[in-house]
Amino acid sequence: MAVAHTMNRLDTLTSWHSDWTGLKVAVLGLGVTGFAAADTLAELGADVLVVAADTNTERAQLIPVIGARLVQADADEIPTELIDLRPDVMVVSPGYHPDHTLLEWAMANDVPVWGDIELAWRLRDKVGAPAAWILVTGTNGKTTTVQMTASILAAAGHRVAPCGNIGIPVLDAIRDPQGWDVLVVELSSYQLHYLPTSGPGALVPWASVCLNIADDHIDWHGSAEAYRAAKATVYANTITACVYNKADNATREMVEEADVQDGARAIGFGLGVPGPSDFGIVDGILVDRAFLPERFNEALELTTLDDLAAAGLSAAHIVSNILAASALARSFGATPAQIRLALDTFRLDAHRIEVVSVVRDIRWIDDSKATNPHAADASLRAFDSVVWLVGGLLKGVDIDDLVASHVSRLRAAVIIGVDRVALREAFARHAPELPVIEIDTDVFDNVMPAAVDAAGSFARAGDVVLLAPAAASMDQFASYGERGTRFAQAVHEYLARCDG
Ligand code: UMA
Repeated sequence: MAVAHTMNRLDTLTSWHSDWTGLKVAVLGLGVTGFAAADTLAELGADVLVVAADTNTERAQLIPVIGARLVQADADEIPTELIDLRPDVMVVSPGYHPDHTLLEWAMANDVPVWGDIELAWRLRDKVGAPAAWILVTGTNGKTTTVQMTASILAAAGHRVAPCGNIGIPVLDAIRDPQGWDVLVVELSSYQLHYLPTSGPGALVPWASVCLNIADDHIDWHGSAEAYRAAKATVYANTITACVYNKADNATREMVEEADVQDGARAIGFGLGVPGPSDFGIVDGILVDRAFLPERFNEALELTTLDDLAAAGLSAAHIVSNILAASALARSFGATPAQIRLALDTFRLDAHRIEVVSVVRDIRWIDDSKATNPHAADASLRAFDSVVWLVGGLLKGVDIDDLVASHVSRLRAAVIIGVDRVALREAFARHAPELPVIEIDTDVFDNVMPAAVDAAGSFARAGDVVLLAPAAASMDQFASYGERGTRFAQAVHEYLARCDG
């Protein structure tokens, strides 16, 4: 009986204005998500207990101030405070693995588990009429596509917030007092894993896209299939447009299998000539053949590859992101002129095929954001002759195909990071003649200077020295950002030494 009663109450909690008072909530984690969840729920009058491994942080000090409680718990223990609380629901931060002891405890005790995205969806009507949600996932290009979509919608005069995995919790966006017309939400596979596709907590997005799918985060999800299944849920219940990648059949299949609203359309994007209902390229012109009545005979011009090249946006994977963002924005009424306006001033974030320096016809390029083989593949394809800085944490993903398919464009390879055996073997198998240097240092500060020195000794005029590691950075750096910054510093120091 107790469980049925609790379930009924949770079913009614679908609005900021529902009665959340006294609801007993355990919040797992105290990063940006956990803090936003605890702060929100405390404001709503819920009884909030935050459970976190690290309680010696600035956020931890704020927990009593916001009216919540905090308990420290290591990975393998269930704190007494949690057992005593007998929570009605647990709100989990995305980084928690589903097999975590605390989540297993929740399951064993019939405590429903929500992610922060579900909680934000239930609370989306805090400020006026709820905003439309546009969802973006995929293995690579999520953040760039979210930023582009938001820029276009802003150029169209909408109040728009990019949020989610991009680094701004959706709970922060929905509590912003100014209110929004539309949220462009980046969703990671972790966040999607914790989202229901039906019932009161299920999202009903205006439009949605899975940009591409390749192996990543296999160690977290347990298998490629589980990772793909999580990504596929992005399309569930979509109202107007399910945008998919014509070059990636898996994304089309996800749309075909998705349970969407009546009238939702499948909209493809790709670098080739588009069919009706697609976005694509004709003679160097990016066009929309989806959102116009005469789509069987005509197309709307969005921009040209020449204009994109002038703005540094012409790499193939960036053009794909632009087509996807245009499709999402067109579904919300943005015009081709507004798309052009936004793209004219759009700049990619740091560490995304960012040119660090060009000296003696050698380009030094920081694509530290290439944290998996799929992203590194797109990066390598953009250049003909490359000295490649590669390696880090491979996250259980196979690197062999990536190495095999780019051997012909490599001048040399420089291996960094801890997961080096698979790389070493792949080079030995597919490129036994290729110079391959391993940077072997226990002093992490020295990794990039040593790697850049090695790369510089191989680079010739016309080459690109490319940091596109195909791996996560946390073995040797705080983040991909720090890895890229250290690369850039090392490049500048190296070039100064060469000049001196
Ligand atoms: N924690 C544990 N045990 C665990 C996992 C986490 O104690 O097993 C604790 C940590 O000690 C810390 C807190 O939980 O106190 C951190 O929670 P978290 O890892 O979920 O991170 P948040 O700070 O809440 O940030 C999360 C996303 N992080 C992850 O998914 C790992 C951020 O994405 C996201 O920007 C933010 O929510 C807002 O939505 C980052 C990311 O790396 C950028 N995402 C991955 C990616 O893009 O590949 C998925």
